[in-house]
Amino acid sequence: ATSLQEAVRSKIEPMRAQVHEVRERFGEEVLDACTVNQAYGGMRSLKAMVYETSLLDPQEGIRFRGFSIPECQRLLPRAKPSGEQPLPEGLLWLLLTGEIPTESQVESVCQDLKRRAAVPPEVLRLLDELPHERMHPMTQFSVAVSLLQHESKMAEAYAQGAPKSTFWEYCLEDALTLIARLPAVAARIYRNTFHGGKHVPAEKIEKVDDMGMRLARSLGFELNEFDELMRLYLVLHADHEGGNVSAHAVRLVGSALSDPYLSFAAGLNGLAGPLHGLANQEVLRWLLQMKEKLGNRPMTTENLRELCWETLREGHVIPGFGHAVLRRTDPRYTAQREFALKHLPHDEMFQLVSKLYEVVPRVLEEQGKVKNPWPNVDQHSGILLRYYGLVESNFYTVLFGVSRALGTLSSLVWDRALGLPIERPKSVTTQWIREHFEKR
Ligand code: NMX
Ligand code: MLT
Repeated sequence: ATSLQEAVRSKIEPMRAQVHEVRERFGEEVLDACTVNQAYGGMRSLKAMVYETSLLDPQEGIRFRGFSIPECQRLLPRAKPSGEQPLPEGLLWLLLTGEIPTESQVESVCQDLKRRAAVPPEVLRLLDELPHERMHPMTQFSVAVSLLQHESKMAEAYAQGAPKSTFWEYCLEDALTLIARLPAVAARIYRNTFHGGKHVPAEKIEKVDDMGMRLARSLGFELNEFDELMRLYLVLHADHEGGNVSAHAVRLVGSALSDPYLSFAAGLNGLAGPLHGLANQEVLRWLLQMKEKLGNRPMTTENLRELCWETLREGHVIPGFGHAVLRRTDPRYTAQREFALKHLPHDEMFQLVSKLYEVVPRVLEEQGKVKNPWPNVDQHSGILLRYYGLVESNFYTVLFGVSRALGTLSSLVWDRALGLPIERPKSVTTQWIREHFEKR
């Protein structure tokens, strides 16, 4: 298939048949059991959902449709003539279809997204009216996605009585339009908030062919290396299986047949939490504070240890370390480290991050609480952005959100294609638990 829509269509019947067969054969098998502690403890590690686009191994990290990050970097098409990082459009094809696309298939996605990229002027006007100095960029982003909702094809189709078996088509249509518009939305927020509403002229963006470069250029960055960073960033943050807060929120809200705009806005609101996507902003602030506190003292293990303990003693978490599922260094951290080693090996913030890799895990181990003392994706992203001049850390989670649309919306298309029902787990009370177990 040359078009993404046809490629997805061709996968739907076989996948529906596969799910039918799996449910016929194994439908009554027990996937997991839930202890009382898990019910109180954020359902940690409970296997109670199926999510097709990616899978997280605690030791190895994320695989997108079975492909690790280094494999994606090797196999997905890159920008011509000399791009080194995978194009996010290729990852989108992979997430939606399960197959590594050809160059021409990726080119067709690039052209499709380019055609859809313009944001309706009334939405831009409303975004321009927001109180930028007082409103966090993530709040503006969530508002923007909700404002785009009035064009939802899925909401329209539902209102007109479209049959359930066709919802996925409208969902895909909305997903592609929304993904295509996110770079312009993010840039509008960035330029309104940090550049006095002075936007990059449309003529500069119109000719840009891929999403990573469109994002970079709309934000106001001209360097090819930054285009590459945006491509890498959009690929790395796209998906992290189904249980993380943003992915789960998109799935949950979508299960009520709320359209992709409403569902994704819910995901963004979850991503804006400091234990989830906001951690990238917290990391940069923490690193800068650390530098300030060090003053003229050298970046030695002992000095850094002392400052890490100070953070812990104040009752704060060390941002960018730990994970609910991972038990090793996040491969998304490693991919960003490789980028830094190539492009900014002498940057002093990179050197600080590298040194902290030797210090923080030991401190967290000494503290003895964390299940995973190793760094996650958010530990590394801020210093890369800052190096190229994107210094406004409270914008960082917006970039995470642009990327997270690729995975969560691809998964939402599959939720509708497979006809998943409304999500409604059973809850119990403490009283119920007591009575239930005392009776035995
Ligand atoms: N610094 C200090 N304490 C920590 C850290 C950390 N980086 N990570 C976990 N802990 C504490 C945690 O707060 C908990 O303490 P308490 O029992 O007093 O509540 C204890 O260690 C056990 O937590 P875990 O089971 O290891 O972690 P959990 O699965 O509950 O949480 C995170 C996972 C990611 C929320 C947690 O590691 C954290 O808060 N990390 C810092 C924030 C961060 O980097 N978040 C970004 C995650 C990636 N993302 O983009 O979403
Ligand atoms: C993510 O990318 O969603 C985070 O690493 C958090 C998670 O997986 O729980």
